[in-house]
Amino acid sequence: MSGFYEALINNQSRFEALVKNSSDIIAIIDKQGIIIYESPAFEMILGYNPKDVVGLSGFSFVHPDDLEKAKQKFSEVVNNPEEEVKFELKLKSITEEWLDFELIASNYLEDPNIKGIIINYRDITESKKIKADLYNLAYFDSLTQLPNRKSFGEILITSIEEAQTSSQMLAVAIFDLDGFKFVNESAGDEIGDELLKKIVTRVKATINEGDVLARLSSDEFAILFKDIHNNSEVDELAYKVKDVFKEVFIVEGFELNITASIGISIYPYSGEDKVTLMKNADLAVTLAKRNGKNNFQLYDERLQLNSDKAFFLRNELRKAIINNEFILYYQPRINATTNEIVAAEALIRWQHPHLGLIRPDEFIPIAEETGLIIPLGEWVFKTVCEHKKKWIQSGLTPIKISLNFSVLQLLQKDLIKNIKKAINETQQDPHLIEIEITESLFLEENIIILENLKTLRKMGIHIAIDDFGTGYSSFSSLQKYKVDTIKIDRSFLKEIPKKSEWKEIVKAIIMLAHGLKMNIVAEGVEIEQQLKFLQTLNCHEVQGYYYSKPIDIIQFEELLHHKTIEPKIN
Ligand code: G
Ligand code: G
Ligand code: MN
Repeated sequence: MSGFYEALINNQSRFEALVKNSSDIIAIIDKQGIIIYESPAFEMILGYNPKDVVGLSGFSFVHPDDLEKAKQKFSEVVNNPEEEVKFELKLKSITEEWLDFELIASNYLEDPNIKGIIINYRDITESKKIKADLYNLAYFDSLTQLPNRKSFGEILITSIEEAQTSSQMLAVAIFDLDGFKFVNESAGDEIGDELLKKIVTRVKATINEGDVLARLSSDEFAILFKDIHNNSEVDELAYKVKDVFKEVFIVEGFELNITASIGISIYPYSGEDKVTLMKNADLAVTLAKRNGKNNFQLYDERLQLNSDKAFFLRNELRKAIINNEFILYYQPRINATTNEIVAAEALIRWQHPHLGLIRPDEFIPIAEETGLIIPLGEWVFKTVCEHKKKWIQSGLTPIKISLNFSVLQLLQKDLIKNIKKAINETQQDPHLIEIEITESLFLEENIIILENLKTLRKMGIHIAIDDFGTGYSSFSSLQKYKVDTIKIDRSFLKEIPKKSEWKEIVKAIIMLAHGLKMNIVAEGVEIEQQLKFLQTLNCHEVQGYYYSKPIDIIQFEELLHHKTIEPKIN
């Protein structure tokens, strides 16, 4: 046999093996849609024997709702031999389940070896489900099924726009339960949860259909009252909410007396935008609490004056940058099977001369609001580089350091220039630097951000999505932006091992990361059971108090010398 034929046969069997082992289904159909061939994966995924379906119409498997789309896409393929057509469909399995597929169809009608349309399709049922779960998680509270803070904010924004055009008033009432913590501590979390549900049922019954009730945090709720005409109406509504708590709640034999402190802001008098209205309603709650709880308080401008801690911190923050009052803490990221320190997250702290150590949650938002985050971010990056250089010089094995970036930093035009400078001056290996960004950022398809991320990756710097699962990022964006690492938000771990549905979610996220070949880090690991659970899922990298809190550089250097950490026994 000539070499030519040998090569052909080799190729042919190679091709067959490929088709046979592919988890994608490959089909050939004629231009009427009749099935000529289905690859073995067809049976694995949909259950039918490929031989039995030859001669049937491919359309007979398509969900009725998708039929029109399927026909239209199909005729596009038939009429445009050059184009690959991509679309999604539901197809019926042999057990009569509807599965979701992503299809790519190409026209090979003119190819004498094929004479058909080749369709390559892939089962995406599971990833669609995860996507929907994540969406619900991002917008709804799982206990009460109420909208959460994020979705309340979005509803408020739309309602403000509507009120603006129709010259209406709105009222935002925030109510915080008095002593809810005590219920949890004395009667247990489950009773606490039931109580919350009962409160929600009662409150729902007192508000109008168009009004919105949301859960902002564990014992803090908000109501958006629409269609308000004057202040006395607001008073009336506030009394109604307060009266919800007049009668005792009975939960599994416990008689629970609970009250709420209510704060109200009114559009347009107390504020004309979401942030101001929420902030002012919150401020009114604080005052209601201070006034002895179980009452309500309307926002009044005078409240602002003495309780604005942010105003004070804003001024202090400016001075702090000049006076160099910041320090970096490090929290190790550990290989859960070997206890080796594989990386660490740098976390900023503010050492105020009189107020003591201030946590970033208190000052980062202010730094962002005032633009001070830019010099602050530069300081963090430079300091991390200097620390790393020092560690290498003292003979320590270099590890990856991750640092948090705010959106504003990524919006800077000369970000790359500054980073390059810091890297060059300290001779860093860019592969050992990772930038953590939050999910929300991906929703903003901002060209500067995209370019900056792309350049950073080209330089070899890694990108991590921080607090994954708390925002809503689509799966395609995970791939589009070429993220290296996913950090599962610590709120997910908190419920483990108590709540089994949270286990499923964590499992799904880890599988997703594995599938996309991304590095995955579980944050907030506090107890052994959580670590064990993660180990069973092959989540190798963890971060949390179980191993170590964020620590100062002296303690951290000591850890680096040891290279491993023993988890705390609890
Ligand atoms: O360490 P701690 O839990 O207090 O951090 C609280 C929050 O502050 C975290 O969400 C963290 O991402 C953020 N944070 C810590 N250090 C920095 C920093 O250097 N820059 C930015 N933008 N955020 C930081
Ligand atoms: O949002 P970000 O992931 O950057 O937040 C990191 C912060 O999480 C750190 O500042 C740290 O204080 C906090 N943190 C880290 N591990 C744990 C943990 O095990 N439990 C709790 N409650 N917080 C943690
Ligand atoms: Mn982080």
